Amino acid sequence: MTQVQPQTIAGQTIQEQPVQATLPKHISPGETPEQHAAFEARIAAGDKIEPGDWMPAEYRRQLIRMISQHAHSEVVGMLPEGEWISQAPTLKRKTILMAKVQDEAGHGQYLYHAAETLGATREEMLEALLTRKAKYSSIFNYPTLTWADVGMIGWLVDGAAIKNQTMLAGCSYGPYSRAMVRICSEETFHHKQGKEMIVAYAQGTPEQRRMAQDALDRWWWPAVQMLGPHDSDSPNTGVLSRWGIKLKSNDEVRQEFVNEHVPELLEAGLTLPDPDMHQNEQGNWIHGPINWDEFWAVIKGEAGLGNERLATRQAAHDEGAWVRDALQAYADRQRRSASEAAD
Ligand code: FAQ
Repeated sequence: MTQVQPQTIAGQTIQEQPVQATLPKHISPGETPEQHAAFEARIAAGDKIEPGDWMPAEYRRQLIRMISQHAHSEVVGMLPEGEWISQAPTLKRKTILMAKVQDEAGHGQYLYHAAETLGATREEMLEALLTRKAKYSSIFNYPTLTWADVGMIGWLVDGAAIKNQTMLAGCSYGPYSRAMVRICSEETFHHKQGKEMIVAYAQGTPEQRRMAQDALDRWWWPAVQMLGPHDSDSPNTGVLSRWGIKLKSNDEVRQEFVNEHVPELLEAGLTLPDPDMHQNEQGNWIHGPINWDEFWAVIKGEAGLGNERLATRQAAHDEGAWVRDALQAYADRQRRSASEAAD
């Protein structure tokens, strides 16, 4: 940090602030504009930033925040669908759902590993989830009331997640970008099975059609919300875009999601629960106002199933303690055997 000599102006001694204090917020103490310029030049050149590379502290902090939130979302996201495994109507639907829920666990694993490459430990991340210091996606605080909800989650929630994650697959951090490529290909199957199920029900018996429409009525707005607040209310987008983590804004991704899904839902014979929905001259489907009060209440646990979801995760964490202990004991024994063999 550069120390500046005090100046005397009009008989008063003015101690100028050190240069560091006038640096923009994304430059942390101890970092220099030159380091940032070199880092940003790498990003502009399309380089991937890898775990051992120099990176701004704020880049690391933002990635840990976002990737761990994403991992928590995958793990909590297993709960609403997992409840239906034992109630699936056919063996085919049951095996598909089991595979999907298992995939979500795998996605959680890849993502926790990606965050670990930045120095976060699994224990810290889980503690942050269970004590509400870290968020997870609002969408998983809604209940799955009927079997059709399983299909609607696949079509809409995986559909929204894919739009967001396809963008993140191009992000500047290597481990996150690579995890996204793999996750997106698996999510594509999830999306297809959800769409296939809902299209079949929308053209099925009156009861199946009613279930499909009811599921759309309940999941449409939460799916539109899950892509994050409007750009004007998104404090993280600026720095995430600057550093090539977010390549599109929340509203841009939301528009892509709406443009793809509205015509398909209408073609399936379903009705959007949005009287304002219309297509403009540019061909974009324009939605009505989003209820952001509900969104924030659901995130804070003041509405929806947030408390229940966290209690379920806490119980699973407690019940899994013996597995973690056993794995640790096994790893310790392997290490001891290896060092004895080396002696
Ligand atoms: N829920 O400044 P921004 C899935 C928070 S995976 C809760 O715009 P950012 C797979 C945000 O964290 C779904 N909180 O934030 C699956 C921030 O709070 P903070 C999850 C939300 O990061 C399918 C504050 O609001 N995907 O579904 C939400 O620039 C089916 C201000 O917001 C990811 O996590 C929300 N919906 O943009 C699994 C993808 N939205 O942290 C099972 C990675 C915003 O400062 C079944 N994440 N917030 O305290 C992202 O792309 C971004 O983090 C956004 C938010 C786009 C979610």
